[in-house]
Amino acid sequence: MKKPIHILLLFIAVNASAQSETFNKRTIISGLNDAWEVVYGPNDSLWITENVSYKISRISLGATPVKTEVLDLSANTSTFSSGTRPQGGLMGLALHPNLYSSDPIERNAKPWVYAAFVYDKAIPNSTCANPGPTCVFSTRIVRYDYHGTSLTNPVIIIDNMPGSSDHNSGRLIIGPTIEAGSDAAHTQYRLYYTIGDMGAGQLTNTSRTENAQNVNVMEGKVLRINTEDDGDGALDSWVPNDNPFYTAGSITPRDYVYSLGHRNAQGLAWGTVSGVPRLYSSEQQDRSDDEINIIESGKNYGWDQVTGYCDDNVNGFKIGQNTNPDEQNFCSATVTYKDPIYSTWFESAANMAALYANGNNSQWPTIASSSIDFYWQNKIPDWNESILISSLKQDKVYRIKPNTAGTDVLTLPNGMDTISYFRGDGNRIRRIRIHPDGLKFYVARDAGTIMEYTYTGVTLSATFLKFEGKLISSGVAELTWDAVTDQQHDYFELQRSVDGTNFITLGRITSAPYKFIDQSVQAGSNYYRVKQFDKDGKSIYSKEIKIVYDPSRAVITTYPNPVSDFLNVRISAAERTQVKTILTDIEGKVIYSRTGIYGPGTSDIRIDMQKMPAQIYILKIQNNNNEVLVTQKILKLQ
Ligand SMILES: [Ca+2]
Ligand SMILES: [Ca+2]
Ligand SMILES: [Ca+2]
Repeated sequence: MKKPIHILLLFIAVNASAQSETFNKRTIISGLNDAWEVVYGPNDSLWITENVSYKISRISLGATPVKTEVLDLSANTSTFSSGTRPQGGLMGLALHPNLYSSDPIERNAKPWVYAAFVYDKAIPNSTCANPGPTCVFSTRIVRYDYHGTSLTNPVIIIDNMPGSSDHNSGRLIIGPTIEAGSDAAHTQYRLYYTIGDMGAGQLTNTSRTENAQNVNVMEGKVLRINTEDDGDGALDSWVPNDNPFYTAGSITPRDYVYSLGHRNAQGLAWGTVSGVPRLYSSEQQDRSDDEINIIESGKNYGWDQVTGYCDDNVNGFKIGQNTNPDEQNFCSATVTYKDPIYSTWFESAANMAALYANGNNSQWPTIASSSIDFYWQNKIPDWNESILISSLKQDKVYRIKPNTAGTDVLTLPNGMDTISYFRGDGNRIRRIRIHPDGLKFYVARDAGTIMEYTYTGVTLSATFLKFEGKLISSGVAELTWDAVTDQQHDYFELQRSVDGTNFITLGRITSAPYKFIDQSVQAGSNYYRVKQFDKDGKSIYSKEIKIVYDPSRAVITTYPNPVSDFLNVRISAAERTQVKTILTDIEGKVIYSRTGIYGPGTSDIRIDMQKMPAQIYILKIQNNNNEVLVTQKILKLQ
């Protein structure tokens, strides 16, 4: 447990911690109604949701940003076009990682965009009596297809989630790696979604039940959801079977739950600190104790039994619907309880009565954190592995640096644990989003603007631009990366771990193109990362990638491509495997089909394409479970 520090810290931190780094700034768009989510998209774009007008748009960046609407969801607001509105409304947005691929086959295989929005109100167009149950809304998450113009083909992933005039939370992100499951269909990227406590116990929701501690209700939770149908049928198609409260059989709200005990977590971002990937979140609390948490499967984050650290500072004061909290008693009785790693800011027990007597919320020691993003680019001195936190109550974005252990934050160059940025341009900052170049920062404000701040100071020596890996034959993986380096750069090491924690160095790479062949991929999970060394011994890590290797599954390679006469398909399998090879034209007409049994070892199929017209073909290879092992575009030359 972290010991409370006197409230004076608040005033020191707020007044004496502004940035020393220099930035240029410009407004890239204004007149939004209002920007809620800002996602960095393919082809140097921003994708945004407008939470009042219910529009999803793409903004191309560059010298003259251009906004293009891709979806109008305003028909969903008919039941609250007047009267009390939901908080948020159109909220989270996430783009499937395939959309960022340069390969059109990969993009078109999973061209998915996910959005979370409130779509219904129980008593249409009512004002909400205080107290009363009339401000009950419903929320859904929908998946769309994107092929370059608009969002089409809606598929509802979760319907009829709770909604409210308060504390919907609504942040929606996709994990950074493909997450392992029991088979190919259950091995996929996963969505993480924050759903708040609906404002239970305050304002128009004074009489609403507080459900953050009730695992059977989807309120006050982080949910974990499939990005694609896992084949289990009905609702279970969208539920990961390894969720902590999952039980086979009929699906109920608890099956979606990843963590519980949350009040209003509007910030969610994956970040890797010293090689350990973690899911960080920011969470608004009540009078004090706004939190930064590390979200883990099955953990309980305390609300409405604990707020901030488990330090008894609110004992005797109402939090949520709990009129008699006893923080340390709850924490010692709850083995899954997890403290925040940081609080912005807290109040001592001795001063709590004065705080509760103060009805002016602008004077409460809270920042109303609205979003977070993780800085991994190592461009700005000291910034690598920082978290940026946007704040509704202050005209600021805060920077903190989580420690390696994931238990606290480090002291920054100003001698404090925060530094604030991007001040002086307006209050109610809704979203902070970092450009992958590590130099540009996007700040959305409720006034309807998105501003771009570009760092103009000295930059550091190396930045990873990408890191990718794939199996190229049985037990052999190819790892490639790009990096920008300067004269301080010395060399790279490629490292592998089978447990995600203990890494071994496989080799040292000194010159571009940066590539390493791992000849001894282990059965099961293989985590890879690149460590970059400067000449003075300082080092940084790339992001981590995971390759799951099942020796019983065949590995396919094809060559050459483009092809002018014969296409070679090499099948590498540790055991006898039935493989179906299909070649179609771009319309799907089958040109060639062959089923054979191959392995153990390496076998070659030779497809004679000499007489086939010069055009694009699609090669698809499936095993006898109809799992697609390869989908590849083949270009036939004259
Ligand atoms: Ca399932
Ligand atoms: Ca908490
Ligand atoms: Ca506390």
